[in-house]
Amino acid sequence: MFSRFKEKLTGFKEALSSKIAEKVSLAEKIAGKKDNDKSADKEIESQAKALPAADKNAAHVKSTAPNGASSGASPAKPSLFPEKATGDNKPKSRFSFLEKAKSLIFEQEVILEEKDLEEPMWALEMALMESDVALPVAEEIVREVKSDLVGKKKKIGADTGALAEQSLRSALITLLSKNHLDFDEYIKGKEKPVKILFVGVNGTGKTTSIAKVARYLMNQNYSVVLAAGDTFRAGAIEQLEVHGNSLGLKVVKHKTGGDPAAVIFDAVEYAKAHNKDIVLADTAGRLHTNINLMDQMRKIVRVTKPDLLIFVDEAIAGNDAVERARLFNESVPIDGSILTKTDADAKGGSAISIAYITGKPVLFLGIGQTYPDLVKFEPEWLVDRLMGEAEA
Ligand SMILES: Nc1nc2c(ncn2[C@@H]2O[C@H](COP(=O)(O)OP(=O)(O)OP(=O)(O)O)[C@@H](O)[C@H]2O)c(=O)[nH]1
Ligand SMILES: [Mg+2]
Repeated sequence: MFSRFKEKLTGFKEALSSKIAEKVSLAEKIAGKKDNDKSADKEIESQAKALPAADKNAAHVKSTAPNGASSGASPAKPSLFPEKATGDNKPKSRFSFLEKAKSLIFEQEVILEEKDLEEPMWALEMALMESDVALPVAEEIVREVKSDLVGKKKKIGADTGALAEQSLRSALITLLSKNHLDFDEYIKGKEKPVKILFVGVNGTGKTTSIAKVARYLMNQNYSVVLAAGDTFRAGAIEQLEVHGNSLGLKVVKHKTGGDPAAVIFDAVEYAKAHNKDIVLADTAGRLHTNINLMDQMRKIVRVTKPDLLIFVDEAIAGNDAVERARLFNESVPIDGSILTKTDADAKGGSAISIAYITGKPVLFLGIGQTYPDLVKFEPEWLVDRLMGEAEA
């Protein structure tokens, strides 16, 4: 799971580590220079003390150019020590520069500036894009990581890989926590029977996910009815019946070619008459480009008024899954997604992107072909696996 994502991140970690190493060696050089220049510093200091306050800057500027060099003593590149924006263009004295160097070396720290992060951030954006993270999502993550790292004091000798990981981890958690919906709480608080409709393109795992969600709900003592709303594909009704039999559930069905909305309507009536808590309704797989089938889906939704419309797609489809989710959501607003086949997904991009792009939460992840292979979506669970901190 997500092996390529982890692999791609190494470039970002290495770029950040080497930038920090560069800064450390520069800081140490300056520290060495400071010792050689001690006498010059003393002179600067005494001159500064002797002058009235208003002239102090002028004295620094003057005295920092003992060998006739220009008075702008602040080093041209690269600035190790970010100055607070003062709003003026006063040249920085070498005195203050060396004092800063001294304190930074003393504290054994360097501070990361925005320009230090150019390369690492580029590496991060590339890693995310190559992992199929959608562009606006990759840009958002990069923005978050950058704002977390800029101005951060970095202890010399500490583990820079950990710094990179911590920052990315918290950016991912923030992103994935947006639009969160607690499925269990939702079901608990909703008037029964709760009607849940599953839609998506062909073969993504809708019917399997219905069976998994049924078992998940049964484990919480809810009673469940299945609606065989895929009246289109040959064998689809029988497939749902196999699951119904395995789980001991009533499957409400009509004939192949029948009206899916009518099947779902009947299933809801059955649930009401028999005091069942939840109706899980299957639908035929349809391509987002098939106008007739998309129209039919809108009709099913209009007639059956599901409480939750869940879009199901497979994580391995990467950017395609994200794009399909966006188009389904535009056609008829979804309430959330289930991403299946996460167990076979090396990249992780769709799992990261889909909630952000649709503005609707991921509710579950499918992690295999058997009923228990369903994980309620939690940002930490996913990030632990993306970052390699937990096994699948
Ligand atoms: N590895 C893995 N396979 C899965 C997962 N979910 C579903 N599958 C497999 O994906 C295949 C298709 O699953 P279905 O549930 O029939 O998909 P569907 O969306 O209902 O398909 P259509 O009704 O034809 O549109 C089956 O072989 C499932 O076992 C998952 O999380 N992991
Ligand atoms: Mg199906």
